[in-house]
Parts: sequence; C-alpha cells; structure tokens
Amino acid sequence: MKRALITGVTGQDGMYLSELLHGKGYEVFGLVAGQNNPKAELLAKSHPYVRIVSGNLLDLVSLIRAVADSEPDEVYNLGAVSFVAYSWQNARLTSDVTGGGVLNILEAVRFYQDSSGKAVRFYQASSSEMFGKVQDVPQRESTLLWPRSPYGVAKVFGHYMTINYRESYGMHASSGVLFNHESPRRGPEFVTRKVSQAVARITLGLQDGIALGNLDAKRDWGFAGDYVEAMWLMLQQDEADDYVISTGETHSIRELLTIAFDEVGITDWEPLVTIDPRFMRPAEVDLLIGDSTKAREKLGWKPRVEFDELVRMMVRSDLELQAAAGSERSS
Ligand code: F7E
Repeated sequence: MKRALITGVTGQDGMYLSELLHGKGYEVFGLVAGQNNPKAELLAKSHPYVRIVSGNLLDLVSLIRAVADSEPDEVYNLGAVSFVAYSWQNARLTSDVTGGGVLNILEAVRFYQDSSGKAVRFYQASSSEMFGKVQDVPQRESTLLWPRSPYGVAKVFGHYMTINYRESYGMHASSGVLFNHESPRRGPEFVTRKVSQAVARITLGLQDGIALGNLDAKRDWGFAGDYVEAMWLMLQQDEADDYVISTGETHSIRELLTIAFDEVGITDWEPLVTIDPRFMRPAEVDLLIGDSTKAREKLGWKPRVEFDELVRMMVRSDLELQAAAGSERSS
C-alpha cells in the first residue's frame, strides 16, 4: 500500500486528491495546521480515511516530524495562502507560507530521504499566477515568468526551489503549473464561487445583487477534480518534470456571469451587478490561457469538464445548499 502526505488537505484540491488516492488504495495522511482547527473536524467527518498529522509549513521541525511519522512514498505540497487579493494585504505571511513553506517541506523530505534511505516523490502546486503580465499567448512551460502579486512572486520562489532541489539533489520533484480550477468546493472568496453563490441567493430572494471588481479579466478555468489527476500522474513518471495544466480556453468574468445567470433563467444580468473598487487589484493579470500539450502528450492527461458545464454545476450545487440552509432557518 502506497502512502501519501498532502499539505493543504482541507482545501478544495486536498479533498479531491485525498479521494483520488484513497480510491487507488493509498494510505492518505493530511497535514493540518493550528490548534483545534475547525477545518480538521470537518475533514474528519467528510474524509474519515485521511489520517490527520499536525504541522505547519512555517515550522520546519513540525514538517520533519510529519514526514517521519507518515513515511510517505509521495508528498503533495498543496498548502498555501492562496487568495491573490489577500496577498497584497499580507505580503510577508504569503511569502513565508506560499514561498518559504515550499523550501521547508523540501528540506523535510530531503532530510527524511537521507536518514531513512527511502525515495520520496514530491509534487509542488505551482500556479498560472506566475505568468502574470503574460509574455506568451498561450502560456507554456517555457514562458518567461512575470508575477504581478505577492502571491505570484511567492509561487515563483517555490517553483524554482522545486526545480533546484531536483537539479541539486536528484530529487523526484515535479511542479504542476495549474491554471485556475474550480468546483462546488471552491472557497467563496474566489470569483467563480462568489458568482455561483450570489446567483443562487438572488434566485431564492436572499440577496439583491452582487458587487464585483474587474469584469474584463480572462481566465483559463477547469474543473479541480480533473486537475488533481494530473498531479498524481506527474508522480507516476520515471522522470520528474514540470507541466502546465489547463484547458486551452479562456473566458472573461462577463462570460462567467452570463452562463451562471442563464442557469437560473436570467438573461439581463447587468442591473444585478455593481462594480466595487474594493474588488479591483493593485496589479491585474489580464489574460490567462494555457497550452497543456506537454501534459496531454507525456501524461496522457486531458480535462473532461467544459467551462459551461462547470459553471452550471456550481450554480446548481449552490442552489441546493442555499435551499437546504433556508429550510433549516425556517424550521
Ligand atoms: O480571481 C477577477 C479578479 O480570485 C479571478 C487562485 O486559486 O487561481 C486563483 O487566482 C479573476 C481576477 O482567482 C472579483 O480580478 C473580478 O482577475 O477567482 P480569483 P485568481 O486571482 O485568478 C490561481 C491559478 C491561483 O493559483 C490562486 O491561488 O476575477 N475578479 N471581481 C474578482 N475576483 C474575486 N476574487 N472577487 C471579485 O469580486
């Protein structure tokens, strides 16, 4: 039975990856930070097979212990401060966790490999945010990185550190440059879920409208369930490498709104949306569209869920959640 340790296990990707690995017969360990963390309690209920290990990406000693205790064959580093807008207000913390945390977990893995003699395969969750002010369209593995947020800068650090550990120590360390990936489990601070939740609440008469920032930004949005499969495939290759994971399609926030409102039969959505400068970013990433040819050819990976289907799935899920919360409120 293979063993995997996942950091960021309580997040959207951590949950999908746990399910995938559990389905493949892995023993899954999940790193959870903090004392009495409510997310750990929720995870224990929804994913009882995940063995929770206490540790924090900021605390190298805790990581050394977590890796030694879980004796992993594979380590997936998904933990990060991941909300781009928040990273300007918390630039130091974002740099430490999202950037420095990668160095800490790499060191913990290297220490474990050296002391136990067991080879460990490592996955780093890199991000399309690293492309920032894009230097190629579409973006691929060789595209020059030009991050536009403290989050993007921190991810670049982690990305190159992963490559450096591969080249310096021969570690099987791969970096997945994942473009935006969403699902009904996405946090409500991200734009897709913010929209799907608002559309559901507007439909049920719980909210009048939605305040957003830049409606013209374009993203390459895929389904998180498809993307965790790419993470696993990277670690099954003989050679570690870096891969762009994307759909190859780009859509604006306006298109997202059109589909989300269409799902509930609203075609004229403009009166329901206000532009609020609070949601504008100090520097925007205007256009992301990825070229995942390498992953398709070498990993045999391809996305299954289309953008239209993804948005509708999220709206339907939020309608159910909001309706269930409503009936609880009235009972
Ligand atoms: O923003 C625009 C916003 O916060 C998408 C993270 O998973 O993907 C994600 O980063 C776009 C931006 O995701 C609102 O300005 C407009 O252009 O959903 P988001 P993100 O910043 O692209 C990458 C790959 C990651 O690695 C990150 O961890 O939508 N936008 N109005 C808005 N965005 C938000 N959140 N809220 C708004 O009201």
